[in-house]
Amino acid sequence: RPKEPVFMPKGDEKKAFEVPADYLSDKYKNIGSQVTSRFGEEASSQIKVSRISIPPLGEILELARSENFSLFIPKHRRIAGKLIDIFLGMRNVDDLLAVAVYTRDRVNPYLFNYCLSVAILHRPDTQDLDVPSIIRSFPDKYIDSKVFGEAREDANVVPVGSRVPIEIPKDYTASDLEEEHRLAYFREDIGLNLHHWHWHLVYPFEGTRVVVDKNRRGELFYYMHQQIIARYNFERLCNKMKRTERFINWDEEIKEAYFPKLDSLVASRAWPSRVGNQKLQNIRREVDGINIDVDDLKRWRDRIFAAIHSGVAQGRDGNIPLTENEGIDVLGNMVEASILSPNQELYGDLHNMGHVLLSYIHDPDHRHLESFAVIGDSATAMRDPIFYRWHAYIDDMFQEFKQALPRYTEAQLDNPGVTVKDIQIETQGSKPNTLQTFWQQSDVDMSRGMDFQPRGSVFIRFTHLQHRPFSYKIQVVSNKAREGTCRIFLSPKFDERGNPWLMRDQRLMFIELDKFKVNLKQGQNTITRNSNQSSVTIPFERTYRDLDTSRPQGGEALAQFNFCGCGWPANLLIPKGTPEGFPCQLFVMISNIADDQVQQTITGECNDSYSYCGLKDKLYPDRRSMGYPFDRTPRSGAETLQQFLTPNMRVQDVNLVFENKTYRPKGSI
Ligand code: CUO
Repeated sequence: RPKEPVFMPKGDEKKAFEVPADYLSDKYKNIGSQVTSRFGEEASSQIKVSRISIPPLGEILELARSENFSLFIPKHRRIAGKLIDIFLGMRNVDDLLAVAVYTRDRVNPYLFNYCLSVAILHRPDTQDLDVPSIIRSFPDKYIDSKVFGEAREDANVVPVGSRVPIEIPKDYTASDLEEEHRLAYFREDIGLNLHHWHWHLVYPFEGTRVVVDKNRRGELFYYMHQQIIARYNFERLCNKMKRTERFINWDEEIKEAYFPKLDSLVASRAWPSRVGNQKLQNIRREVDGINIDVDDLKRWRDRIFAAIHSGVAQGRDGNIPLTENEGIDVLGNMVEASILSPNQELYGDLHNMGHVLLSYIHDPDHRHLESFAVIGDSATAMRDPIFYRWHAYIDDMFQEFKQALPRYTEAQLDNPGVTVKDIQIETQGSKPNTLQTFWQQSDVDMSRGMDFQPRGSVFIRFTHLQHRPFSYKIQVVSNKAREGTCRIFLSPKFDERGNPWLMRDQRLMFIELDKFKVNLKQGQNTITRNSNQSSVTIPFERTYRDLDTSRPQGGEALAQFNFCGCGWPANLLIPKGTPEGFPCQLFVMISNIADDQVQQTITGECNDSYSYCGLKDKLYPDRRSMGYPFDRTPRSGAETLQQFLTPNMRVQDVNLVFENKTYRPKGSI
C-alpha cells in the first residue's frame, strides 16, 4: 500500500502527531496505543493536534477509500467542493491541521490530497506550507506498475547504501507495431503529466468562487490546451506522422487503443485499458451518479456552436455578447465547463463529460465493476492518444470562434520604428541555427509514495527527451529608446506532405518558446536570451523535487514556489526533431508595449512559467489575446508566413537535430 499523503515539511519524518483518541478512525480505535507506538518510536518530537468540533462529513464519506477519484465525475467534484470548503473554512492553521488529521484516515486518499492541496494553495495563512509533489505521494499514477514489486523487494532485501536505481524501460506500454507508440515518449513523459495535473489544480473548474474565478481562466484553458495540441502535432510531424485527427464523429469507432500498465496502489486495481475500435456509449452508472447520453453531448455542442455563430451566449439572466477580446474567456468557461459558464443548464459540460464518456467506454453501465480509465484523471489523461483527439476537437470549437473575429490589421501587428534585423540560435558544439535533442536518463526517489519497511530511498531511473541548452541572439534597430515585448515561436517549416504551409494552417502549428520584455535603446540592439529563461517552462528539478530541498526562504517566495509547480517541463521545450534534421521556422516579434502592458506590480521570484500558467493572484501579464499574433486568421494578402511579416517580425530557418543516444544521469533528484 502506498503511504498516504502526509502534509509535513520534508525532513520532519521524525515528527509524530499526538492525536485526540476520538480522532482515530474505527479501524484504529481499539489499537490506538499500538499504532501510536509504532510510529511514535521513530519520532523525535510530537505535534499536538487540537480537539475541535468536526463539521459533519456526510456525502464526502460516500467515496470509499479504496476507489479511484476523478474531478471529471460530477459527484466527485461536488464532494471535493464540500471538503475544500471545510478546509478553507477553518479559522486558523491549528484547526485546519485538526480537521486534516481527522479526515485523513476517513476520506478517500486521492480526494484528501487534492482538497488539502487546493486549500493550502488558496488559504492566506498556509502560503508558507509546501504542497508535496503528487509524484511522491502517488507515484503509481506515473510509473510502470512493475516497478513497485521490484521496489518492495529492494526495500526488504537490499541495504540503503547498496540499492541501484530501478530502471523503467523507455518502451513499456506498446511495441513499434503500434504506430501511435512513436509518441509514447511525449504522452507518457512524467513531467508533462505533472504539469497538466498542476495546471488543473491551480485552475479548478468547480468550488467556491474565490478558488475558480481567476483572471482570464477560461481563455487560459483554451490557450494552454491549444498549445498542447500544437506541440503534440509538432512531435507527430517529427515522427513522420500526420497531425492528430479531431474526434468529431462520436458514433464512429475509435481506432486508437491504449493499455496504460499502471496499477492504482490505493485502489489496488489496474487502470482499465481500451482495446481498438470502441464506440462511445450512453453511460448509466448509478455508483458514480452518472446518467448521460452521447446525445447530451451533441445537444450541448450544437448550442455552443449556435452561440459562436450568433456571437451571443444566452446567460441565465440575459444575453452575453461574445466580444472580440473577452468572448474567448466566456467560451472557455462554457466549453470546459467551469462554474463561470454563462449557463450550464443550457450549454452543459461538454469537455468534462467527453473525458467521462471516453473514460468509461469499457464499462458504460458498471456491469464489470470497473473504474474509469486514464483519460478520466487529469494526472494521467495525457498518456492516452484519445486525449489529443478529444482536445483537437475542443480546440477546433475555439478556432471556429477565432476565425469569425476581425483579422489583425498591419497596424495591430507592426511596431513602427522597430525592425528585427537578424536572429540566430547558438547551441554549444553545433552549427548556428541548430537545435539539438537526445535521450537523457534521470533518477527520482519514490520512497515517499511507498509504505513498506525498512524505509530509505528507492530510486527509479527513467528516460526522457532533452535538448542542449541554447541561446537566442536577436538584432533589433529602434528609432528611439523604448520598451517592447519579444515573442518567440517555433513551427515546422513544411506540412506532413512536405509542402510549405499556408498561413491559415501554419498559425495553428506555432508553439510558444518564450515571451519577455525588452528595453531597446535608440539604434542597434543585441538581445541575448537563454533557453532556460523561457516563460513557458519550469526547471527540470522543480517538476520532480519535493519543493523544499532548494527552496527560497520566506512565506511569499514559498507560496510562489507551490504555484509554480505549474509549468511546461523544461525537457520538452523543444520537440524531438529527426536524426537527419527537421526543418523549422523560428519566429521572433517585438510587439508594441502600449498594447501589451498590464499595470501591476509583480513581486516574488517565481514568475517564470506564466505563458501557460499565469501568475498567482495577479492579472495575466500580457494584455493581448493569448496566442497573439497567431490566434486569428491572417489578414487577406498574408497567405504565407513571409507575407504575414511586418518589419518588427522576422523568421529564421532552424534545423532540429535528434541524436539517438541515451545519456546517463549526472545526479539524482
Ligand atoms: Cu486538461 Cu481535458 O482539460 O484535460
